[in-house]
Amino acid sequence: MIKAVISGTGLYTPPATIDNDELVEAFNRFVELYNAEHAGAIERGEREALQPSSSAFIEKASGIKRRHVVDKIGILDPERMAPHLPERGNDEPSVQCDMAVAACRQALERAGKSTVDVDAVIVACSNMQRPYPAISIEVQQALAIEGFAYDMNVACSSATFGVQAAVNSVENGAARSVLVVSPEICSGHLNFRDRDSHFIFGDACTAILVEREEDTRPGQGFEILGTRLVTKFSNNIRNNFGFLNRGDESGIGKPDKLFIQQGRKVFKEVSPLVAETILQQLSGLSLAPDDLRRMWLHQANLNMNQLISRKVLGRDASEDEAPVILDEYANTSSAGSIIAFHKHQDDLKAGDLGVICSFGAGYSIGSVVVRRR
Ligand code: CO8
Repeated sequence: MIKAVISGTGLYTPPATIDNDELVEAFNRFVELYNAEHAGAIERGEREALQPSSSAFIEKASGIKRRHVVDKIGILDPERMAPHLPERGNDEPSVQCDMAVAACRQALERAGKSTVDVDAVIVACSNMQRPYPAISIEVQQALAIEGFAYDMNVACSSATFGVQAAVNSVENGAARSVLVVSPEICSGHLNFRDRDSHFIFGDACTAILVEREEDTRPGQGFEILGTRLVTKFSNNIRNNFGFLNRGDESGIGKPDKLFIQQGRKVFKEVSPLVAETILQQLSGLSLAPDDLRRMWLHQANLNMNQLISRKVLGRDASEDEAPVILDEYANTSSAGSIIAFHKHQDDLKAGDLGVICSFGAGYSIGSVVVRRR
């Protein structure tokens, strides 16, 4: 029987960063301009004055200190508040393709493999910059990979659901190895004019190489002991952007065509679901929570991760047990748990167990239990 393993991971981090103070300064300047422009209507009670944001609130409520972004200038311009990404010609690689290629090359290098060893590419992320041709097929061409490629989207759980799809392809013999790559440009769909969410996201791209165990060196990478996928419909995280938008002009440009959420409700509803999913999965694998050496959790909110790990372990987890990358990257959607996994795996010893667990819009939860080889 063929067994799939994770043999390498890669990360592309956009060089530009925005810290909370810079972001809040731009937001508050936008608020001043808005309130001045609508002073009359605000005075007559026809409009609500906008309230300023605060760095102290952001760090306390979320644990985020800064974020990496593909374009800083456009986001911080109070007249624009969106990344500035000039359109590229059809003969140039897309922005997501560039990020994906960088992350894939690093995953291959760490696995000691080259592109001829790969049979498939899955681009798994929250937002594709176009519907077709698939970004994954563009990546496949850029890396000169034979075989097949496809895009998939399960919001924050795209990468873990992608790992499950890669494991299926490897174990049923459809591919010797599969690259799962998550080029997340969350700043493209974040409403930087919304005080409740303007600080939440950042941009990054991760890649994971899933290979046949027989093609890897002994002791290399991670065994995949099991995957568990859960979805449950919720309107609490939503984005109504889509190809049918032009069918009703009245909706174009409305806030629901960008990311919107009921953050408090998400926190309350998702945290217990995630803990329950991990506990059920461990029990199904005849493992106990104390067997876990590390939890690489989705990086949306520090308080949420502390609550989830407390529910799983029955005590507070140390930073070593549940590492945090949120302070540096903010929420990078599906890339978050994989960034944590990528940056915090080298110290594990053979036999150490861990769980990679993502959660987010849908709702969707993807949990992958791994053992260091
Ligand atoms: N500055 C100052 N004060 C603020 C700000 C601000 N920026 N924002 C809100 N406040 C105020 C509020 O007005 C409120 O005031 P009052 O008490 O007077 O009413 C107070 O602060 C508290 O507000 P909240 O209740 O909203 O604050 P929370 O403590 O709940 O924190 C969070 C807000 C940080 C959003 C938190 O609820 C959270 O992180 N929840 C979890 C959310 C989550 O995990 N979401 C996952 C979504 S990600 C995902 O699924 C991927 C989707 C695809 C990505 C697409 C890319 C864009």
